[in-house]
Amino acid sequence: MTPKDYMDRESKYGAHNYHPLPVVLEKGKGVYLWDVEGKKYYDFLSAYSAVNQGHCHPKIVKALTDQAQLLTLTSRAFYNNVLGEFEEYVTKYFGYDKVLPMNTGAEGDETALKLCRRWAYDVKGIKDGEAKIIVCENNFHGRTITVISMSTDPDAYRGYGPYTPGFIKIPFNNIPALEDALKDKNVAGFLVEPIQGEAGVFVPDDGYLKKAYEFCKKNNVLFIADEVQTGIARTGKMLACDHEGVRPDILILGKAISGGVVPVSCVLADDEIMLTIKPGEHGSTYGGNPLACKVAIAALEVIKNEKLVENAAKMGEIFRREMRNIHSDMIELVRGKGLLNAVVIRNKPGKTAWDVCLAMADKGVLAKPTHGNIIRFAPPLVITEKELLDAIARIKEAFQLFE
Ligand code: IF1
Repeated sequence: MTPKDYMDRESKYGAHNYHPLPVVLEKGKGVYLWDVEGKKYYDFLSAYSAVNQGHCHPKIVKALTDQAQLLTLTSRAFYNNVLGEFEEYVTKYFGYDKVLPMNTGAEGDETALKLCRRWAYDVKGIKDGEAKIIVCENNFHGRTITVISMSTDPDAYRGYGPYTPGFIKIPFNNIPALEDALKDKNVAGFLVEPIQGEAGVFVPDDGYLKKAYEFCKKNNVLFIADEVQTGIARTGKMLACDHEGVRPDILILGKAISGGVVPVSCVLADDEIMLTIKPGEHGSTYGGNPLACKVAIAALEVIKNEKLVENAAKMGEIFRREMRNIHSDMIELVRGKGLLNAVVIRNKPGKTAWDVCLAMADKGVLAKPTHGNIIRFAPPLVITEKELLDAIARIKEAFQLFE
């Protein structure tokens, strides 16, 4: 089969809900991907920051294959010998009383919204059905109907109404707007991405998260951090909130918590919040399954054992420095934190971020544009300086094709 055969087959039998770069991949290892013709690439997307530990990490794959021979799924109708091990490991890893395990990031956000509303009624004393949650414009928290009800991006919400009520949308990185929204006594929570990933890697001003947290506390409102994309060492700290010493009341994790091997998400909170959900009031078939738990433990061990937080911080500095040294009239600016970075492209007539991504793919670097003129660069956190510099040299060559 040719690459076109693979693409045509997907087009014929699969929903057309994506527009992928025309690359057909069949193998991944560390920072590298190979397509069906054997061409080798640097992965600068990491499956949107799910593969922080590198593709097919041997320790994570071993955890998967060992457990797969024993027990993969019991459902929560019964106990098993692995879920508690994961619950103890992850709550001590991040410093919370309890964890509620789910599968996708969107389910993690949905779970956080349910916990926030339940806490509003059972603890804060807001009238049942009246709780409101503040969210930021240009957010991305997933694709379910309630989650897109929080969205301000028509591509995410158009044609999917009616929408879930109870959300107040304010500008990101704007403390006065948050202060004003917090005047509403029915507000129970503030849900925010510490860095807005999908929006184009928008890093807020220094101090924004800390001030937002403090205003939430002053108003008895839960600070809810969606670290699905920014967490697990991606931004050069274990959590992006750690850059400002903020401890979210509810922490949402996904993606790299399982190293891109099986879907795992979870919500962490202390007892006052977590125990508002009683037996039988929330769950999922695969949530916290033994296979996922063993994979997640291994994936989190790799982050610490291989010092990926420190590497992300160090390599991120080098990336931004080197990218800012590329003289191209298509590069408007380079921004990011750790190894979550983006380049804002000054599109030329007929030459857009998409064309740059095609040229980079030809040079052996895979990345994808977001919102038309922004290219996100997020390699696995295991990348070495030598690999990073080689990839940047290829990126530079790609940009020079447009001079
Ligand atoms: C797609 C975007 C990124 C997320 C944050 C929750 C979720 C995501 C901060 C939901 C998921 C993924 C979804 C995927 C592409 C990717 C993405 F472009 F869509 F927005 F990363 F920026 N919170 N992001 O980033 O997690 O349910 O997907 O496990 O939908 O195309 P999920």
